[in-house]
Amino acid sequence: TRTPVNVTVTGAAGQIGYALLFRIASGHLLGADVPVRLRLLEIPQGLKAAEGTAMELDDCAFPLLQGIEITDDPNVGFDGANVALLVGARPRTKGMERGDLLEANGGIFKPQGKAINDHAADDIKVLVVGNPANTNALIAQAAAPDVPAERFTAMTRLDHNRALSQLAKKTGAQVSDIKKLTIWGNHSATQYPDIFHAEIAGKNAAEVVGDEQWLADDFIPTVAKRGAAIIEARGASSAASAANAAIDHVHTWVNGTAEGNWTSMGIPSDGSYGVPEGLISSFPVTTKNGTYEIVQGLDINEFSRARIDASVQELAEERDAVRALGLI
Ligand code: NAX
Repeated sequence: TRTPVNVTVTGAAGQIGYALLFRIASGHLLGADVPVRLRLLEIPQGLKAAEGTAMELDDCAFPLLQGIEITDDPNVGFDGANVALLVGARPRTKGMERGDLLEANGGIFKPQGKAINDHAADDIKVLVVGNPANTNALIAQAAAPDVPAERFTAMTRLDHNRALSQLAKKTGAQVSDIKKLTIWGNHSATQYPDIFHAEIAGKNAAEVVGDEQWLADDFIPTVAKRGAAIIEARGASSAASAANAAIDHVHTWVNGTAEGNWTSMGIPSDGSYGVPEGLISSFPVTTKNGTYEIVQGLDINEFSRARIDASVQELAEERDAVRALGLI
């Protein structure tokens, strides 16, 4: 039998945590043959609810779940972690400026990055879900100089999945017929869902759609503002779909992309496509054996260039702001 994988989830008592933990424990994160040990990291106010969730996990009698530990100490929470899902973050509240938001999250992600640096397993893989996800990932990564930078990633898979679904609806295709869609840039309203290289049942998606106006006025804003639309409809932010995307992100990273397809991940830029090196930006990536590579050589048209640049510009501004705050 395989050695259990240690999976740490922060914000475990939150709504994404609640949708996430059961799927990790039932084998959807890593595979149906991979036993897991869960570490739930919460703040003191969240510990009791996390214990309740752990009771329910017990009550599922998941054959793959080999233990649950609950803590409010990052040094304990990340000890020996192979996979870390950083979900808990400080949400923006009324009257909060961007600087305040970044500073509050720096207070979370800097110590967590340090704890990962000091205590996680050598093969640690980190996914940041908590917003602002890209910049929180940058803060954690900067605090973990002994961990290879590429192990710190940010989630744009929910945006990717939202884009797949919107494109399928528009064209009458099945989601499974669509390949090579890309989310570029920041997980924010400036993100750019790109269908110019996407294929629908083997045909170029932009040609199938044949309507640049729909792209600009409908598709892109619908994908980018989907989070707000969910809040409006549900009275709470995306939870099950966000948890599902986190599962997809790590599963793809560990188990590989299919031949002839790719996915979107927020990763430290190596300078590809004019994205300044070091920014954690979303790219088209293929994955294999637990590593990923940026898809190279894509032709970026003017429509795409302007939108990628705008989102990357926002990331650069966020980086400059956290640098000025001494967080990186
Ligand atoms: P909740 O407020 O339901 O849960 C957050 C949990 O994190 C709480 O239980 C809180 O006690 C805990 N927490 C806060 N600080 C912590 C710390 N320092 N260490 C450990 N735990 C801590 O939020 P939820 O709806 O679960 O969303 C979590 C985060 O995901 C938010 O930042 C949200 O903005 C972000 N999202 C990111 C998405 C993405 O695509 N990247 C989409 C969904 C979601 O909006």
